[in-house]
Order: sequence, then structure tokens, then C-alpha cells
Amino acid sequence: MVTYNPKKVEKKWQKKWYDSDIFAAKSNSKKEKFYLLVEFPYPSGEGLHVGHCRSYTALDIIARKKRMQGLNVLYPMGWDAFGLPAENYAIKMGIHPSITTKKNTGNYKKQMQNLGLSFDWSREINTTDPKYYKWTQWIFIQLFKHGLAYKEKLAINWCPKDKIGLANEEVVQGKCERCGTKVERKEKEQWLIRITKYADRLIKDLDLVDYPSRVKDQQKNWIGRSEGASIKFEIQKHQRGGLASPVKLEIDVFTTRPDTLFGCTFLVLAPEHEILEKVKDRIENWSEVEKYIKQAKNKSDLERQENQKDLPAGQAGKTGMELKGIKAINPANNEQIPIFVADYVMVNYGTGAIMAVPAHDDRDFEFAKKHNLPIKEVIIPKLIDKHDPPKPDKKNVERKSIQAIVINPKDKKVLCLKWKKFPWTTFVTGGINQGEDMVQAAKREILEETGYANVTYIKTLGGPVESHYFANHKDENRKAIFSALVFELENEQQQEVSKEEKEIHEAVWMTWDELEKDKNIKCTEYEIWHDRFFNPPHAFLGEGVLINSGEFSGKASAQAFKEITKFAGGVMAVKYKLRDWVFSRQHYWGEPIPMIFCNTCNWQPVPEKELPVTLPKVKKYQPTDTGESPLALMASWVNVKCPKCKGPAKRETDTMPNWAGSNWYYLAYTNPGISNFKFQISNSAKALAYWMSVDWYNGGMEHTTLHLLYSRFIFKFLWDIGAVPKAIGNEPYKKRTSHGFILGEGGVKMSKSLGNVINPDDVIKQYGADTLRIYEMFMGPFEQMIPWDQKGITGARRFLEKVYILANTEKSKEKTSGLESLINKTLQKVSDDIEVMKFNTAISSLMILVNAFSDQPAMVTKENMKNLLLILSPFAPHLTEELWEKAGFKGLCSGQAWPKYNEKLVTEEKVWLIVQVNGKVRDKIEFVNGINQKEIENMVLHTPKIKPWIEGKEVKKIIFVPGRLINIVI
Ligand code: ANZ
Ligand code: ZN
Repeated sequence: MVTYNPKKVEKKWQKKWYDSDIFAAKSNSKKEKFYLLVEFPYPSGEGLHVGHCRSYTALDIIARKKRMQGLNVLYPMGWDAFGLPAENYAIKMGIHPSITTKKNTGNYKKQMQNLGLSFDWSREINTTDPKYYKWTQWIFIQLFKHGLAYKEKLAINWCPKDKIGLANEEVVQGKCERCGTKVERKEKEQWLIRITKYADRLIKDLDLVDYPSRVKDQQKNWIGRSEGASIKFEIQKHQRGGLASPVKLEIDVFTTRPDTLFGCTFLVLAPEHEILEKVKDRIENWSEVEKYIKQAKNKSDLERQENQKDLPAGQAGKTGMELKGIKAINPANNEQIPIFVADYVMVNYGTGAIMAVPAHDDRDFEFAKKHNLPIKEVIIPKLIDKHDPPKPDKKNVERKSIQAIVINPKDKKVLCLKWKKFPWTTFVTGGINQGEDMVQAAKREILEETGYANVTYIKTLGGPVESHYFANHKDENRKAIFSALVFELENEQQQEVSKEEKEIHEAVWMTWDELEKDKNIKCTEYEIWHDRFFNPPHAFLGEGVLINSGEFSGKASAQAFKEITKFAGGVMAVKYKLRDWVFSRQHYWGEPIPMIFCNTCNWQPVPEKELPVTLPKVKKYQPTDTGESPLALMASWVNVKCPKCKGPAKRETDTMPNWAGSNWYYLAYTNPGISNFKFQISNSAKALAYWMSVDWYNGGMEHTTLHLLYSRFIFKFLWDIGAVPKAIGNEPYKKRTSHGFILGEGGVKMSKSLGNVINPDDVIKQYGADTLRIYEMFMGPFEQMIPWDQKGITGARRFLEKVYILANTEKSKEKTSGLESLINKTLQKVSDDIEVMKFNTAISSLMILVNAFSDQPAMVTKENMKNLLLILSPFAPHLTEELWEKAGFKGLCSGQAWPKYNEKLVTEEKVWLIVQVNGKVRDKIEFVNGINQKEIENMVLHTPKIKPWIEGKEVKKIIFVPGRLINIVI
């Protein structure tokens, strides 16, 4: 009995691979290159996660296949090793982060090698290596020199107990992650990088790359480009005391809907808006306002934007405070409108001030309701009847009309009209006559058309809508301005309806449900009325036709957009949600920012030849009492000469954020050995020109708006300044894919606290690396979240055992086994599936093939087995190497050429064959067209339906009618 013992086999082949260097990318190669990249990990103390194994194995399969296909593959790995966990550990245990990092990376590397990953270790990098971060610092200096790095006061998250600035990730529900204290906001000078300068290109150039649309959309939304207008509102001069202000003060607002300007009934400023300082002595209730501003500044942006509906009754809605004593002038109609401060307006978006249009914006609507402010409708929906649109050659008639929705309070039914000459159901409808108001017109129509005399007016359903349709019964086009009025029936007293009216329609009572289902419901306005009847009043956000807008009334909102902006003296403006990138941390374990401050010369970069600025050893890793990084306490390190005037100066003690090292790491891999890497210098440029851009980059969805966006930006910058060869284009990654997470058993999160973390080492020890690889690739679609399942592991192991046993059985000496078409089909399927990351279906077709082999092991030829080993090798590289050697084939299995399939044998055309035994139909089998009689015979004789009929009998003759039937005579 042969037994599969992965432990021995796997170690043996890993040693051979790494000794023979077969996975090394060739530096000076004439071959076509293929650069495959997978996001490098932060080497934590916990070791590799099974989630890491999933994406690394997936890309490893692609790398192995591409190598076998003859490409010069670069598949590198490294360590993104700066960050908080190592620092926190240092604070707790007093062990230097570089020591923990070294231990952890060693462990990660061993784990990756145990998994049989085919990384080119000669290009390994570590972001905490001074030889590496020299270039991270160099990039910072270039950004500074090009005006893209600047220092500014900014509010940061501050834990008053730990006296430390916290990254957003360290704030959990408004509290410090370490000690649970409520986090405050504190102003601090920070380095910022002007990523916003690249906002447009970062959106536009997404057209050049092959990313999943969810990734592109997330980046676009994050950058958040809005086209609108900036419009100035004058603040009215002070009236009291006669002391008019000599300077004209204006508030600039950003709006995406200048077409609604006539409906602007108040302005709102962000609490941090700078104009408040200038007008404060004119504000009568300043002390109250000031208190409000203080409160608002202590809230995080998230708290401010959060829906405040969850607050207790009375407190719900938008908070804000009117600035008493001043007013603004609406430039469209010169009306005086009040000015508020409210924290729902963000200081760092647009201009930090808004024109509020409560009728057409949800937030403004809520605010107006809460503070009792006028709501003025200026846009109404424009509807064109779907069934009877206006006809070009007919007369156009304009009318102001009403629709009456009469409710019977007894049964809540609605009064409707069923038309006689047309298949229409409508509400009571009619025009408003001279001298009538809407209620009078509606009451008259109700009486005329239905005879009901006593109805009570309840309300009007919002403003009017403009409907365009062809009025069949009058043979003319109508533009009707419809309003809907709700009435309640007082009693059922009914007068006689005139003969003419009776001929046109009949009054019926219907429930809303019946109405909803009525296919003949005529009015296009129905959906709007229904919505307004059943829902509380709300803003109308859509486009439409202007009303109450002076000379612009009647125009389409899209057209009025530019015209009103011009009329009000405004200008078109584009704004972005994206903010400049805060690049300072007051932590120890990061790249020192290579800047020096001199009182005379201001900020000066460290001269490039003095790079790297290495991180000095400190006694304490804790940030200081003032919130400065612990580097600030090292006088000998901090105090330096100014590079410019040589006077006394101080080093920057902030360090860079976690994301700095990963900005450019994929460029470093293009040179074996980081010491050889140089931006702008010939050898590196040659390597960059050869390897870039990255052909395929896989990483987590959670990095879409962080690392992926940051590194695209930094690459564009490096490209702009000529630090990388122009010929490689200005996008770093041609193609991006994303893996799904692995969950714990049962679909919950895998976490230490739940005790359900699977350690890949344990799985490898018990089942072998190939089993783990097969299982993780087979568990489900690559991009989906999948829970761990122990049963799946044993299934994967059994599959490999089957292959092992199969390889160890005597091979047929025949030329063909009849299985060639199945082999070819599998080969095609596996090849194609790997390219689109359908690893699970690739493996299932391999399983089908192995089952077919195992059903008739005696028929399997050596050539058949060879092909199976080749296409299985990217998935289970150790086992296949072992079997390759045992079968006596030459070289390494991973070094062979990927087998080509025979097009003829895989054409998808299928044919059905009737299978008879002694002339009786026993089965019907589908075949791929083109396979020969011998192959078909072989298969037919082994199918479960036919086998019992012929078992133990002698097959005398087989009659074969191609494309129709096969008859086995026994
Ligand atoms: C008037 C208006 C009328 C608006 C209307 C909308 C609808 P996006 O699309 O996200 O760019 N706004 C502008 N600056 C703001 C700030 N700093 N904080 C909070 N809100 C701000 O949104 C732009 C719209 O958001 C702007 O258009 C403005 O409200 C508001 F019927 O102006 B709008
Ligand atoms: Zn100086």
C-alpha cells in the first residue's frame, strides 16, 4: 500500500526550489515579462493568517502557470513593517520594535516558504530598513520641493488621559482604543500632502486601467467631484447705531444647484467659518453663538454628519443658531434672509458656507422645519405622458388645473372617474376658472362631475407639477400645471349629474389598492400624488421646471443652472470631497520626516546626500506629555545646523504614517537588492522600464481608497518629475483584483477573542501545504467571503491521495486511453479559469478528470498522467514534483512548459448518442463532437447505466453510427 506523506515530500521540494533559484525573475532577459504583485503584509506577532494564504496562493498559481508558459515572471514579497502594534508592544514590554519586527518577518517568511509560494526572495524588501526608507524620505523631499508638502494647523484626535494623538483607526466609537477615555479634538501642526492637486487625473486615468468597477466607483466617490457654482451673498450693513461697516462683507457659497437660488431662504455657515471673527461684534447673541461653536468644534466630522434622527424627541433634527443682527441678501431677488451657524455644514468642503434651499434639499428641509423657516418651492417636476405624449402637429394649450382627491372617511375609499369613451381612470379633474381659487375650482368640479355637494378641504399635496400630454377628448396638446387637493366627504348627499357629464364618465369609489392595480390609471401625476398622500412632506430633489423664479420661471432647471449663476454674479466651480493627506504622526515607529526648521530660513529639507535620516534609539517609546513624538525628547538628535544658513535649527520629530512605505514598494522590487536601487539613475531606470507597469495587482478592498489611491498618486508624481522612465506610462498597476475574506467556521469573524482563528502552520502540519492550497482555492469563488470548513480540508486531502495512488499504479502501454478529449477539455478549462481567478471551478474539473482516471486506472497512459501532473502543479506543486520525479520524467515539474490543448478535441459542439445493448435503448450520452469511435466505446462501456448490462459478458460487436447511436452486441 502506497501512502502519501506530505511532510517529507514538501520539505524536500522546497529545498530544491529555493536552492535552484528557479523562481528568480531574470534581470536582463529578452523574454516577455509578467509582473504579478500581491499586497505585502504587516508582519504581526500572530503570524500569517489563512486569509493571507488565500490571496498569496491564488497569485502563486498564476505566477507558476505564467512561468510554465514561458514568461519571465516577477512575483516578489516584502514587509510593510512600520506601524502601531510593534510600537505598542515596545511601550508595554520595552523591546525595540526592530527586534520584534525581525522576529516576525522571519516567522512570516518561513510560513510562506512552508506553503510552497514561489516568491523571488532575492528581491525581498522591508520598509523599516534605512536603505529602503532613504527613498521614502527622498520622495517626501521631492514633494516638498514641488510645493506638494506643507505644514498646517489641524484638529487631531487626542486622548487626554494617554496624552497622545490618535489615528482614526485608534478611535473606537469616539473613545480611545487603549484606555476607553472620550477622545477630544486638539489642534496641532501637521504635514499635509496635496493629493487634491491630482484629484482630476486620479479619476480620469481610471479609464486607462483594468480594475473591477466596484474599485473604480469607490475611488471616484471618495474623490467626490461635484460640478456646481460659487455664488456671493452680501452681508447687509449694520442698521443699529447708524455705524455702517465701511467694508463690504460677502459670504461665498458652493452649490450644486444654482438653479434653485430663488428658493434660498437662509444661509448656513460652518462653525469654523472665518467670517465669524470679522462679524462677531455685530452679532447680538454672540455669547450664545460662541458657546454653540465651541460645542460643535469638539464633535468629530462623523458625528456631525451622522443622521441625528436617532436622538430623543425634541433634540432630533439639525442643531444650529441664528446670527442675530445681520442678514444676507439673496442676489437673485434681493430678499433679506437670515444667517445661521450649524454643524451640518463642514468647513473643509466647498466654501464652508451654503445657501439653504429647504424645498429642494433634505438637510435644509429638516433644518427649516426645526427652526421654523420659510420653505419656498422653485422647481416642479415635469412629466410627459407615456401613453399619450404631445403630438407635434397639434395645437398647444396651457392650463392651470386641479385634481381633487376625495376620501370617504367611512371606508377610506377614493372618488374616481371611469371614462366611457376612453379606457381611463382618473381623479376628479378640471381647469381653474377666472376669479376662482383652487379650492373653489375643485369643489365646483366635484359637484359637476360626481354630484357630491358637501366636502371639506383638508390640504394641498405640495406644489404643482407640470404635465405634458395629448388630450384625446379635445384633440389638442396640453401643458397643464396640476395641483392636487385632498377633500373629505361630509355626507353622501348627491345632486343630479348633468346628461353631458354622465355621457363622459361615471363616478366610482375605489380603494388605493384597487387604484394601484388599475391598468387604466390615466394621470402620470398619480405616483407623485400617491407618494405625497402617504408620506410626510419632504424636499423635491429632482430636476424639472422653475417656478417663483422671476424671469427664469418656466425654464428647465438644467438650462437655468448656468443662466442663474451668471445673473447672480456667480462663477462655475468644481469641488472635491477628497482632502489633502495628513502625513504626520506623533509616534516613534515610522520614517522620520526629513525636514529641519530654522527660525530664519523656515522649513528646509535635509540635504539628499545626508539621507537616510535614521530613527535614533530612544529610552521611552511613549509619546510625550505634550503629544510630541518621543523623538522630541532627544536633544542631541533634534538640534542640528540649518542646512541653509548653518545657524541653530531643529529636526522635525513627527514621523510618517503607515502608508508611506507602501507608496512605492513595487518599484523597489524591480531591482534585486535594495542597496542597488536608485531613482533617476540608469541601472534602476532600465529595470523599471523593463518591469513596469505591474501587470496584475491583487489586494484587499479595504485599501481601495487608501493605499491604492495613495500609491497611484505618488506614482503619477514620480512620473511627472521624471524619477521613473516616461515610457512606462503614468499608472502603476494595469490590472487590479480583490480577494474575499475568510471567515471563521459558521460565518462569524475569525478573531482571537472568539477563539476561532485557524493557524496555517497547524493545517500544514496535519494535512500538508498542498492540501491547504487546494482547500483554500476550492472553498468558493475567490472574490467572495467564505467561512472556514474543516470538512473541506479532508476532502482536499482525499483528492490529493487519489492522485498519489493513481500515479503509483501501473500505466497502460497503449498509445491512447480514450480519455484524451476529457484531458484536453480539462486543460482548456484549467487554463482559462486560472486567468479569470475561477480557481474553484478549475479544481473541480481537475477532480472530474482524476475520477475518470481512477475509474479505469489500467487504461491511463504515461502521457495522460504527465498532462495531469503538469496542470495540477500550480495548485499542488510539491506532490506533483514528487510524482514527476517518481515517474522518471526529467527536470523539475514546475520548470516544464505548460501543455497546449488540441483545439479540435475541445470544440464545444455537443452531440447526443443513443446507447443500445443488443438493440435496446439503455442510455443517452452527451459527447463533445469530434472524438473518435475508440474513445466513445471506451467511455460507453464504463458508464454506470451500461456497465450492469454487459458485466461478465463478452462484447461481440459494436455498431457505431456517428452522430446517432452506438449498439453493443453481447
Ligand atoms: C443649494 C442646494 C439646493 C444644494 C438644492 C443642494 C440641493 P455634493 O453633491 O455632495 O457636492 N454643501 C455645500 N458645501 C457644503 C458644506 N461645506 N457642508 C455641507 N453641505 C454643503 O453637495 C453639494 C451640495 O451640498 C451643495 O449644493 C450644498 O447644498 C451642500 F436643491 O446648495 B446645495
Ligand atoms: Zn537657516
